[in-house]
Amino acid sequence: MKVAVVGATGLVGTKMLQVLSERNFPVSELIPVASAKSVGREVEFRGKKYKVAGMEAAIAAKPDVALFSAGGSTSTEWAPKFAAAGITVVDNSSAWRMDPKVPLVVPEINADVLTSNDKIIANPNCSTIQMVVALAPLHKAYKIKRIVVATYQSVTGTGVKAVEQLKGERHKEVAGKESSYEMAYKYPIDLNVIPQIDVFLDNGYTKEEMKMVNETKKIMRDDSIRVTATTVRIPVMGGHSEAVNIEFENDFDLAEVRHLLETAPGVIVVDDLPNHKYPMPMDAHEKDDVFVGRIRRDESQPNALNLWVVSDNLRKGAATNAVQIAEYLAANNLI
Ligand code: 11C
Repeated sequence: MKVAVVGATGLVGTKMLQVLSERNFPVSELIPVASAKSVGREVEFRGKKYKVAGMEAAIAAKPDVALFSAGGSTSTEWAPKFAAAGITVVDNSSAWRMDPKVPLVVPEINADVLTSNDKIIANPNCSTIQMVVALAPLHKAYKIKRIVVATYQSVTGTGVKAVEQLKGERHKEVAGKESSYEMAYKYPIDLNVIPQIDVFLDNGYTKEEMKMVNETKKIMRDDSIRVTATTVRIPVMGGHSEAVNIEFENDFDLAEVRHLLETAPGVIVVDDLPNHKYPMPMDAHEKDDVFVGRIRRDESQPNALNLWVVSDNLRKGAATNAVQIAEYLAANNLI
């Protein structure tokens, strides 16, 4: 299959190349694409060097599928042009996610919505993906009424500039030496916690928080699920963590909840209190799974449960989920 990776030099694009290679996706030809300033640069894939192409050249090369991770405005402008040329776009930005004509897909949950007519397919936000992978099997069993979630998000969700800010601040703290870096955030992130991810909206929530609210309903195909979120940036690189409180319509048995999670696709339960085992971003880093632990009844409310959910946001939260969508399309002859 001819595969274009749009945004191939960014954090997610680089991870897409890595995941395509690791999962042995059948790439017959790779077309790495990036903004004009990166055209001509080289990226490595399966031991071979490829020159980065521009958008027009990528369309002319007629890839079967294009994995986009180049930001919302690039996707808004270019995804329709790729689609019009018959190229299936899997888009990692937020540009198309809530468009009623565009499927928003987490393959473990709703890949069945995909058809060969879908030329733009949206990859959800990372913090939404890991939460719904854990919650979908529980929704099926007990019907979720309400979710209250607080996130602890890695700086890799912001991109290279934020990683450099954290490293620069850490270097200064540990080695006492100044290094040059730009501020990705309004405030220091090392030794700090920032309760703002993305811009504030009129309702006082951030855009990241509202993504969790709206995308969850669309992926789970249930607008009745009530969701409220507080999304927070922390000085971590390995992945995002989430404290999730769920109230169900029906009561549950805790042993059955554990069994449902242990057998859910894409989920690994790490919950061994006597041995102090629970999911942590340093263990989730570079893994494709969603890790769930601290599984316990919320004793303050009937039919309510608390979970701790961790995943590598660049992998299952972005690159891996996009590649899994492409794998599903290929396996079902939808491209
Ligand atoms: C973060 N969740 O951690 C964001 C990054 O809509 O795909 C991904 C934003 C998105 O900052």
